[in-house]
Order: sequence, then C-alpha cells, then structure tokens
Amino acid sequence: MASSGSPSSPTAEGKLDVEFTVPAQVEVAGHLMAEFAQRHCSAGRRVVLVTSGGTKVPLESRTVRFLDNFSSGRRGSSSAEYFLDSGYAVIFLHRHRSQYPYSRCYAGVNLLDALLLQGGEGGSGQVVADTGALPDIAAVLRRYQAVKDAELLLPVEFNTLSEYLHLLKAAAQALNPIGSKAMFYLAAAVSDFYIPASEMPEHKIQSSNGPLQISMKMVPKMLSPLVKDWAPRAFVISFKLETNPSILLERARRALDTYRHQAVVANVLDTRRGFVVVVTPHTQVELALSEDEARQEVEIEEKIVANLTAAHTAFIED
Ligand code: PAZ
Repeated sequence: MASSGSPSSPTAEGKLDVEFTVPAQVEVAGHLMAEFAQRHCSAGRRVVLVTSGGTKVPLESRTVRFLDNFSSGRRGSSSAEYFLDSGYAVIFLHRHRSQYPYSRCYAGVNLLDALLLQGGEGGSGQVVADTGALPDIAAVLRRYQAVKDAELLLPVEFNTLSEYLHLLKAAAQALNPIGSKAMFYLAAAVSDFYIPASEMPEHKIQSSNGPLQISMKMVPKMLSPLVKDWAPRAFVISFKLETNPSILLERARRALDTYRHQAVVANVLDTRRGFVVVVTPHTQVELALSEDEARQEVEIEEKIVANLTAAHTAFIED
C-alpha cells in the first residue's frame, strides 16, 4: 500500500502528529469497515477486529531500508479462523504478505510444486492439486469459500507503521456504533519507535559516511484513545510480548491499569505457540497445550478465542 496524502492532525498520547501522513486508502477502508460492522450487527453477529503481523518503520523517505520485527501473523490469522468458527464477522487488519486465514495452512508451499498437470500437451491439459503437498485442501477450501460467500471476512492491509496507526483509528471509529458487540483483538506487533519524517534522510543512507547512529521517537500509544474516546463501549484485548518471563505479568497488569481495557493476553517469545496467560483486572488464566494436544496440532489460539468469546458474552450481558 502506498503511503501518500495529507498530514494528519493532533499530537501526544494516541494522537497522530504531522509525522504520520494519512495514507490514501484510509478513507475508503473506513467506509468499508463501517458498512461491514453495521451489516453484520444488524444480522445479529458480533464483529471482531483482529490486528496481525509486524510493522515496517522506514529509515529513509525514499525507502531502501526499514526496521521490522519477527511477527509472522500466525497468531492473528489462526485466531481469525476460530472467531469465524464461533460466529463472529472478522475485520482482519494485517501486514501485507503476512499469514492469512486458511491460506496460512500452506505458507511456504511452492504453488508449482503443489499442482499436477494431467494429459494434454504444451499449454493444454488439466491442472489438479497434489493433495500430498496440500494436505486437507478440500476441507480448507470449503471453509474458506463458505466464509467468502457469506462475506464474513473483511481483509484490510497495512505495511508501514503510519498505515497501521491510521487504519486502527479508522477501524475503531467504524466499530464504535455497534457498541459492546465489537471486540478488538490487538495481536499485531507494532513498533514502539519511529523516525519522524522531518528527521528522515530523503535518499539512501550512505555507508561511506561510516557507522550509523539513529535516534527514534516514541510511537503514540493508541490504546488509550481507543478505550476512552474512539470505541468506549467495545470489548478490548491487547497482547503483551516479552522475552523475559519474570517481568511478563507485571507488564500485563501495568497495561491494564494504564489503559483500563478488558484483558491482556501475555506471552513470551519462545513459548508463545504453547502457553499464554489471559490477564483481566480480577483474574489470571493460564492457557497451555498439553503434550498430546501439541502432537495432535491443536492450536493455542483455539483456547484463547474460546476464553475471550465467553468473556465477551459476559461483557455484553453485563
Ligand atoms: O505473529 P506471530 O504469531 O509470529 O506472533 C504473535 C505475537 C507474539 C506478535 C502476539 O502474540 C503478540 O504478543 N503481539 C503483541 C506484541 C507486543 O507488542 O507486545
């Protein structure tokens, strides 16, 4: 997605200053998300915004180099599938080319190695899927097509940090009218640091200038205005990733105290596929895969989504 357009307004906590130009596609995406939320809410469905993948922070305005992070988008894309299975309509705000619901099952498969050509010569013949290379393809395709036909999944892409921030704000404003029926599931790994456009070199940084020293600013915290102003009746879940397990729960509690949202899913980089803690103001629930479950390829996201959809029901009934 190209980042162009006019400078945005305000500053400080949760507000987007002039450094984050409004990407051209935000207005259209905002309308699509608002229409999607209204339509599904009128049909009796809850709507979840799932954010997924990492952000890209440019180091030059004609960008050659950028700062990125590890996130593959697997958490977000698999969670989106479990939300769909639970009857939610899903807005999937994801990093371009990160893992995507259903097709994620075949991430890393070379398309040409997964197809077989039968009969014919030259450009003719019949192309069929090699089910050895694409296990369960018929079942996965059936689920994907059902979701697509029912228009239950709205994909919205971002690439850069600026695009993510503006699209998150637009999504919050689009979901606000459906009140407590909206859930925010903020699993994307968003950079905490960026280089303001005014301080960014235009052209490729030259290695002939010697070692590189970069000074970066703090990215505005979006959770605060999201909870307070943009969608104050929604059910909001943030994620907290640490590499040091000994500080994880304290950091998750601190986030809850600061932003006053409903829950934090706390996870550690190395163990995130098999263990998380769902922290709420009054509870702390450990979700883990047993050895048996891991062997059977049960996904931790199934448990996370089951826990949070139940909590969302209680929240709506309250
Ligand atoms: O995308 P992925 O499946 O590789 O990783 C998921 C995750 C670790 C990015 C997510 O669970 C998470 O913790 N997101 C928030 C990261 C943070 O800003 O603390």
